[in-house]
Amino acid sequence: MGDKRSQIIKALKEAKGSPVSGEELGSRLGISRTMIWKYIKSLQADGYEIDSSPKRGYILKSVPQLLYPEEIQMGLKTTLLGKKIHYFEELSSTNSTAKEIALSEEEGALVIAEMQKGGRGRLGREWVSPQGGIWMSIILKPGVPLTHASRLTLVAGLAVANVIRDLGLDARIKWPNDVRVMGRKVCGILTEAKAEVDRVDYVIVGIGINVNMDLKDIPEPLREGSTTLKVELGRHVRRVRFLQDLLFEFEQQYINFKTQPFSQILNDWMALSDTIGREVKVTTPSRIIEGKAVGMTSDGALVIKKSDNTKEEVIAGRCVYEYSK
Ligand code: BT5
Repeated sequence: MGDKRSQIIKALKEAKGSPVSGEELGSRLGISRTMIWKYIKSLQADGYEIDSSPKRGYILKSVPQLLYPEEIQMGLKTTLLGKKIHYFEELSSTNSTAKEIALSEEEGALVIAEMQKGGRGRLGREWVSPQGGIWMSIILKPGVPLTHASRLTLVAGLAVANVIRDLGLDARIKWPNDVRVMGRKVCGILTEAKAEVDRVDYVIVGIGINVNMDLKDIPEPLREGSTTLKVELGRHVRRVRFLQDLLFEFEQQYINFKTQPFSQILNDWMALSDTIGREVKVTTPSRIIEGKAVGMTSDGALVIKKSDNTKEEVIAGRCVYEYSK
């Protein structure tokens, strides 16, 4: 199968934009025109833009997009984010690379990789990052106190949820750092900061989004709780366009973060979150808190009302919804 597919791609590429008939492809590959049509369909599903006209044949218009800086910057509407992009086909972790260069970089620089071999979640957890996703770190220098850095996780979650909603999916935010569709995780955010006594030197906002992957690209134990935009939409997503939209949306939210009271972002975040009002169990390195999530503090801490009616605030932790209660 793979072999025939690549032969078709090769033949279409060699034609340099002029049409190749199904008949010609069929006789070259020794298969029927119907089979060729099936291959073309599957290529189109994988992001190959192929025009077909019954009379003339197939024309290759474009190949699947990689997140090349030139492609992203062409038509990018931001003024801050993405003016500089460090692009890699493969990295261990975009957050780790971003940390190495952050001090000497301008605010708004990005690190992007087509795949990560050592993608990181929180507390040393693994983040699965094969081809087809968006694995990116944004270097920010907001000059805020360290205690406010975690707010940027909420800013990022809101921006991601908004652009996914623009695709027509009901994206929801799960406190503190997941974006989910139909209850399955499609995006994770990892915010890391370096600070002096009272101000951050930089904040790295790492965003991982499952875009054009199939479920088989996610290892079995995680598969049940995960999804991808392609799976949910039933079609391929143009990653370059999606990323441009995300960067623009993030920048708008970031400007709000810097210039407006945080309550505004918090309200928008809460409107899209499915955590508030639920029975939750939050695990932190030192304790487990169970109860009903009743609100958020201005720093993005979750307020949990426990069974003895006392309230507790937790700034970070692993949150599980308790459906049985
Ligand atoms: C996160 O951690 O959700 C933060 C993930 C951040 C990833 C980005 S990619 C670009 C940048 N560079 C990095 O190295 N990281 C950032 P956490 O809340 O700890 O969730 C981790 C858990 O999510 C894992 O333990 C798995 O259960 C699950 N998981 C791992 N990979 C996944 C995937 N691709 N899709 C859905 N769930 C996944």
